[in-house]
Amino acid sequence: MTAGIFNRRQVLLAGAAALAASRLAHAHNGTIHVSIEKLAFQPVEIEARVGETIEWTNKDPFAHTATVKGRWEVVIPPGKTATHVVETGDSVEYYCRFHPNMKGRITVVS
Ligand SMILES: [Cu+2]
Repeated sequence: MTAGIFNRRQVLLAGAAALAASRLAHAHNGTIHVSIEKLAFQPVEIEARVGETIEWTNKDPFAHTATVKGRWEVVIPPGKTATHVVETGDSVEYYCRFHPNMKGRITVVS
C-alpha cells in the first residue's frame, strides 16, 4: 500500500517535471542560464523580468556573442560565462556577431 502511494507520487513528480521542461526557461534566483554549444543558444527562447541576469555559458572552443544591434553586446569567450542585466525594452531577438545564424530571443515579462 505504501509502495503504491510512493509510485503514484513518483508518476506525479515525473509529470510535473515534464510540464516544467516543456515551458519556457525561467529564472532561478534571478539568473537565467543559457548555454551555448555547437553553435546554438539553448534554450533559444527565454522569459526574463527587468533586473534579472541572463548568464550565457559558452561550451564551444571559440568565442560567441549575444548581440542586439544598436543596443548591447556581450562577448562570451570559449569556456567562459558572461552576463547581461535585463533592461526595459529587452524583448528582443539577439544573435552571435561571429555566427549570425545563431539566434535567440528574450521576452521581458512583468
Ligand atoms: Cu557564435
